[in-house]
Amino acid sequence: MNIGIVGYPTYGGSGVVATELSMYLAKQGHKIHFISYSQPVRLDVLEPNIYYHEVNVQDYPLFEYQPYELALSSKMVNVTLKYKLEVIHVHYAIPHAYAAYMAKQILREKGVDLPIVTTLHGTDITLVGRNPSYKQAVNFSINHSDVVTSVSESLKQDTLSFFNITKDIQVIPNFLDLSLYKPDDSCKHNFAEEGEKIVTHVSNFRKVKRIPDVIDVFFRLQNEMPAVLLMLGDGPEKERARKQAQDLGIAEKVKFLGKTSDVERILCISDLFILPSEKESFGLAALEAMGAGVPVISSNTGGLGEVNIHMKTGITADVGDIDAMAQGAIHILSDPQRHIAFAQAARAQAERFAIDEIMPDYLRVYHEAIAAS
Ligand code: GMT
Repeated sequence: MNIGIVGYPTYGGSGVVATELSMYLAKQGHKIHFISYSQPVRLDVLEPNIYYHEVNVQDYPLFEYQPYELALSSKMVNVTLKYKLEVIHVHYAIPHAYAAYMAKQILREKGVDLPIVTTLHGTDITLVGRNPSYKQAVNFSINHSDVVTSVSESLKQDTLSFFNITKDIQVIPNFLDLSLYKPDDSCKHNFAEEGEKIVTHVSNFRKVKRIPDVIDVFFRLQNEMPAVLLMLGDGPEKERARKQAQDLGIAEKVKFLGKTSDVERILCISDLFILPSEKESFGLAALEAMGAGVPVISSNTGGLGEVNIHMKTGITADVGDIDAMAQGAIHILSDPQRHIAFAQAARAQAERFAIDEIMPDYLRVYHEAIAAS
């Protein structure tokens, strides 16, 4: 098929899902046209069947806000006409689903049909989309997509309760390429002394991730056993976290590694992963940790409970319940046999989300969109 994929070029989350999906489908022989404002790092444009189309927004002094949706719609129209796209799959409703609807109308006037698949990822619904400034347009563009998917049952229910949805929403969970997670301890000594546990957190360091809770949970854990905390990623809360670690006297044990392309390798040397988010429609970072056989301490918000199974693959606790999270971390790490059992269960759970298992669902919805359009 000739498939258009629209996504954000972000380090994690929806951007990674859109990119990994593109790479996988291209390997299967589909021609993938990835449309975004910047090239995602993980998108390998040297691979056969991957084509990248950059959206350029013309800067003009009259505009306080540049009209990205307009440029994106025009790009979708041009790419569809030139490369005969059979379907376009937009990741994150804002503004992608809205821009896709406009592109569809423009193409209709030219006698061309563009079936739209919209995948809802989380903050497009739970934080941004329900804001009164966007709500009407988000609601409209969800209802006017040919097929709508959501990455968890929890996000589906949130979407149904926040909006007036007339469309069926199909749950297609996020996925991961398990072949990327290979046991390899060789870089362990770069980060930890012999006998120290390695605890990891990966995120975009936004408020919603509750970074102070990560540090607080780790603080309590390292009071009980030797441990280091690896903080991967970057974002607005990072400096505050650094200061918190200094104030608690654990600065040397908390290592900020920034946006690294070695996430999988670092997960493979980790003993525990912490994700105490305020909201999380799915928690792809937790799934990636589990793919590396790492038990997860997380909040039980949103779709996290669909990924991290309490007392099996890790511990889930109420948002902000640092005591329960710290107790959970100590419980798992204080007994090597117990740790192995949790690690094995985490890996087994991740296998349910293997890319080969999930991908047929996306191909099926592409055909459904074509039939419905
Ligand atoms: O977590 C973020 O802040 C990024 C956000 C995104 O849209 O990229 O992630 C959302 O989509 C991911 C992929 O489907 C999910 O795994 C995350 O749980 C979800 N984030 C939130 O719901 C906060």
